[in-house]
Amino acid sequence: GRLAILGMGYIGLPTAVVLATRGVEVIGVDINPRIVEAVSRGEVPFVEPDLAIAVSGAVAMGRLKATSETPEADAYIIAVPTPFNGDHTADLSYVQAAAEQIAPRLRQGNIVVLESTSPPGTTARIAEWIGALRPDLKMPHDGEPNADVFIAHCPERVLPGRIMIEMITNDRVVGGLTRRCAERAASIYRVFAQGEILLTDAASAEMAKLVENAYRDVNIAFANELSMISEALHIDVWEVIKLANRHPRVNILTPGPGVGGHCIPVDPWFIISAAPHISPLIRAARNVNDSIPHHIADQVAAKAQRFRSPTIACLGLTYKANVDDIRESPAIEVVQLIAKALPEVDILVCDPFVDTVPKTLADLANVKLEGVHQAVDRADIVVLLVEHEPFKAIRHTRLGGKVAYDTRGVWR
Ligand code: SAJ
Repeated sequence: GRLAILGMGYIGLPTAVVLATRGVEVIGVDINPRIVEAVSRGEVPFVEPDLAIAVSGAVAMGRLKATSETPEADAYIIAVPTPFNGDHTADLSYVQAAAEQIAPRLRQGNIVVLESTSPPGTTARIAEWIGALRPDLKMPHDGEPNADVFIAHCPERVLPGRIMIEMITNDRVVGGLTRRCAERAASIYRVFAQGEILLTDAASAEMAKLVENAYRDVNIAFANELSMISEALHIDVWEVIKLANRHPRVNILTPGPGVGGHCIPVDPWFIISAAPHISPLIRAARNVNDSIPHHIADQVAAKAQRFRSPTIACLGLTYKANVDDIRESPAIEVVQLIAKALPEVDILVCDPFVDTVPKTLADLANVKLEGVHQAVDRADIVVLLVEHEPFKAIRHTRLGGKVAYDTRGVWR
């Protein structure tokens, strides 16, 4: 059969290529013409291990094509962004637009799967949006087992940096608007998934995905709070967590400069905004993690007091190690906060994955992009913000005589 994937981003493109590699005819759809052109040439517009070679292969074999027009297909996967609005509710406009592009093409027996992380109830709304445009088709819902089309939610769960591995090996949750919807949607994932495929209802699948990321956020917030407490008590938090984690039922994650990316800082809010008065823990974790860049910037500013006109090197700008993604990066927030607090101080930033000054730092006159060795050598204070491989290898001799502030615990 033929399958169309709407959204050629971090999820849509890897999913497309994995299906194409297994013989499915895949059409990738994106509203951004530059992405369509890049994919059509067999290129990947972002960095992800092993993805580029798979895409160029699938395009060369003619199994993967890209276009800006939603084509007719047997199945559709929606993998568009679900950012949040200013009030922390989900912006479903991309999902709705995708559903409305699919609607006129739908035929009896077609499958529509939502992969985008979405608040509870979104899959049911897709049926409403499509149903409004296609009164001729029977939409699936509780009282209607014999629908004309099948609609389900199969949340993506791959870890950036390991997408091509986890896409194949992870278990998948498939939640249908009816049981039959879940079964039909699961048939797509059986083509490539080696993990188990767990069938459920759509709202449970939506909630399970949000819970996975909220769980990680709460655990990291716990680690970050322990880091601040330990710092105040002059105890080494890394040692404490290492020891505590040797208990068979304790598994605390790693403190850092805050929590970034486009998922973990966003998804917990979809739970909070669905149940605002009964989610104090999830909200507190969000607030703790959001406060960390301020705490780090304050600590660095205090250290800078010791120097007459210090130079500060900030190592790392991406939201985590070994990716080129700077969305919601706590490292960038730390740099912004330091640069604004210390406008007279030179701040040298470096990142092996970033080759131009990011827009969000461009208007700060005292921030300059530098090579790592130049930055470290010139600096009085070196702040490690992302544990990229080359930074881990920086020798203690190179840091000698400087103040080193390691937010990731890799130089200890
Ligand atoms: N971080 C820490 N300490 C840790 C782990 C992470 O400070 O111990 C920070 C990272 O530096 C980064 C942020 O948290 O700033 C998020 O990084 P991450 O590696 O935890 O997660 P993401 O955002 O790259 O991917 C997550 C994954 N979710 C879970 O592991 C539960 C991934 O499986 C999801 O598919 C993805 O969100 C998503 O798209 O929802």
